[in-house]
Amino acid sequence: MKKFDLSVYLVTDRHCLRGRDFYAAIEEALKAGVTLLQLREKDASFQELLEEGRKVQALCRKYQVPFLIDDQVEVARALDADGVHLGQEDEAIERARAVLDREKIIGISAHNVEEALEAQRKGADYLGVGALYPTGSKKNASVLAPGVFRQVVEAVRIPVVGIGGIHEAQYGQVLDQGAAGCAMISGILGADDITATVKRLKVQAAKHLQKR
Ligand code: 3NM
Repeated sequence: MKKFDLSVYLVTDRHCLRGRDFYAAIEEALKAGVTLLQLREKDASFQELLEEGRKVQALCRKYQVPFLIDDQVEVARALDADGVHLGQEDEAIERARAVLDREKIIGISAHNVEEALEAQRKGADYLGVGALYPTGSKKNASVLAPGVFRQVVEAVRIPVVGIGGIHEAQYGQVLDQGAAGCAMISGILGADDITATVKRLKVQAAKHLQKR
């Protein structure tokens, strides 16, 4: 089994920074204890992603946090990132495995038990399941029906993270539904005080995950 900690999972988005510097905000979050980072920049070109990715990867290495890339398997390979996070496109996992070394982490977005089981069968290392709450960070994200998240957690053996509209106030209840962690954009990058927020999330993680 690959070892990685999904508990406080930062997804980046330069549109959610509330005027902060992108790299400074990311470094602040990493320093405060984020456990995994996904570079997600939907409107960046390949070249921009490579350049940005190099800088974010250097920060992740400094704090020894795994560095994943959203969607762009070729960028992940070029940077030797620790893995990728992929959607529900056809053959997504097969294509990623063909390009990336075996030890790389592959996360898949799933929205129901069927998608979750299929991703597990194909070798996903973890699942991102959402949206759990309304979110302004992703266009067209639809909120899952009540109970679906728990059904997915109970159906699979691989770890599941909740995503979508999760802030400090929702974090503990998502963990209590069996999540290995929560993936957040605005809950971290848009927080009034990134350091204090991440530290409080870590305290909640220790408390809620220890109960298992
Ligand atoms: N994926 P925030 S929701 C990237 O439902 C993403 O699959 C989602 O941003 C999904 O933490 C989402 O600010 C946006 O709500 C998460």
